[in-house]
Amino acid sequence: MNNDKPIYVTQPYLPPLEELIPYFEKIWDNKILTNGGPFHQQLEKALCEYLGVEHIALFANGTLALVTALQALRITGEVITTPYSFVATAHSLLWNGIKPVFADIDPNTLNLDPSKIEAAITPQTTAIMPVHVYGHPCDVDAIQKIADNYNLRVIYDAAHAFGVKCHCGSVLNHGDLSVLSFHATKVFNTFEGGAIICPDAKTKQRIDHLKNFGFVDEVTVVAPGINGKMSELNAAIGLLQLQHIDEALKHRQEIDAHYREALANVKGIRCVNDAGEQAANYAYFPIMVEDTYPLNRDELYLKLREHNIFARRYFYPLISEFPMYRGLRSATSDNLPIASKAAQQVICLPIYPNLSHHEQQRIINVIAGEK
Ligand code: T4K
Repeated sequence: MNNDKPIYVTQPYLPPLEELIPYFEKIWDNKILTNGGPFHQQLEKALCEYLGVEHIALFANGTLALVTALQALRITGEVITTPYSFVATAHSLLWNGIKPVFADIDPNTLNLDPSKIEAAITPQTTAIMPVHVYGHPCDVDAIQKIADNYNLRVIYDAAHAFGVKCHCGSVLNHGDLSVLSFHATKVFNTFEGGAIICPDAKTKQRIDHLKNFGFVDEVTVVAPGINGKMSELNAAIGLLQLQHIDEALKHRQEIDAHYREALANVKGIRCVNDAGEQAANYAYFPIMVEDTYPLNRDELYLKLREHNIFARRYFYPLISEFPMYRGLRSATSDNLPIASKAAQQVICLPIYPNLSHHEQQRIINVIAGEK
């Protein structure tokens, strides 16, 4: 029986509670709880500035934002996507009656491999849905080139990519739309929440209608919309979180750097690519347990659990292995050899702003075989 304090893969960042009270007082005062109230408007503006994007539409969570993004662009038919993600990516396609077509990933970035996208295109293909997995940017230029050549739309699942930069500014400005998650487990959280980033006011207006049942005014409904709105409580939390985000990211960066240094010489452990200081948000710390390590991935996962360390095997199983996807022609491991191998080797180690040096050392000691 191990009495060490449990360490989970993540722990949400929470600002000091007393700083939240004034926000709550305002809500209690003005009685506006939802439907695009003052905090909602303020958070949209503040996030546009912080992220360096033109337009943002807030949502109750990232999954509803994905479902709505596909509706906003009227996507139908087939969409090429990655099997190496959280299941919500592909579920958003099924919720829209769209057929997911899985293409393999790049062995280094673990993002959708542009060279595999082209071969998956059929006359029914209308869009590509890549994921900036772990917050590492996709090859956005190569993906856009394919989209332009074949007249396809690109919707990025950017659930992990809050604040991530690429060669030309925010990675969220690429593609037709990008979708963020502000779930409790994410770098920036509003407890539950999400958003769509879009390039123009007209698209933002359509998204705003879609997330509010399709209402334009009291008597006009223009689309079969859904209730995807973020509440004032969640928006208030977001406004406060934004004041602390740079500090939180700094702590994550320190933890990331320490893991890389400490694990560099552990034979058989490969830290997944360093996205580079400019780009990264240190959302996850994935390692690959390779054949030269004395334990296989599941043995190491269990050993960590024995030490009360609850790392996670994101993303195992692959989405393509779940029952509602398995029957698809693109879902076979023959079609997805790189993703299948990655799903067998990956473990995401705990990383979050309040992870202490001592706790991190406990994790490193187990992996380095010193415990
Ligand atoms: N696209 C991608 C690529 C995504 O990764 C996600 C979500 C989405 C779309 C959909 O976005 P949302 O609709 O969720 O906004 C978690 C999250 O629930 C999910 O948001 C996330 N991706 C996914 C990668 O991870 P679980 O089932 O692993 O979560 P859970 O509850 O096991 O939490 C993990 C650990 O975090 C716990 O062991 C303890 C800690 N934790 C968790 C929660 C919820 C806390 O300390 N406090 C908490 O409140 O899915």
